[in-house]
Amino acid sequence: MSQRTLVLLKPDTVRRGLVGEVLGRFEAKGLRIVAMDQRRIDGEQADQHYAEHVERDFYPPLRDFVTSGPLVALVLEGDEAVEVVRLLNGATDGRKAAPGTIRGDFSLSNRENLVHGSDSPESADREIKLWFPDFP
Ligand code: IDP
Repeated sequence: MSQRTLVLLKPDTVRRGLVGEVLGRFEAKGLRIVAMDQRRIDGEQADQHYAEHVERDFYPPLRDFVTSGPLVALVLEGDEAVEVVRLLNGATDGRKAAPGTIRGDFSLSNRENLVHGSDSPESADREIKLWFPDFP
């Protein structure tokens, strides 16, 4: 079943010059880029995106990180896109993510882990509306 999911290439991906590498993996898998925008967000936008995490101990440094520089927001579309993106991204902690995944190949951190992918179709709907309010 074709789905849409919201992906972020976080500021570490942009800073490290890995946008092409990471985007290439999603495209090679067969996912279609249906919206894409590079932007820098403020703390309020970070709080909206990470609403479920704002009370967690790890949130203040995460907020600083995601607002530290430009990121790339994307809507990707394809068969079971939500789950497929999370498999390509790998486990949250880059040190434990399997080799062959984006985090497993390029991250040694559980914060600076390069990518975000919506965790369910419901989250994808909410996040796509938040990041791309004019998207059909
Ligand atoms: P996910 O991005 O793999 O879905 P979540 O648990 O939703 O993981 O956490 C959101 C983001 O918060 C992670 O991608 C990571 O950047 C950061 N994060 C999660 N857990 C920790 C932690 O224990 N320490 C530091 N940062 C964390």
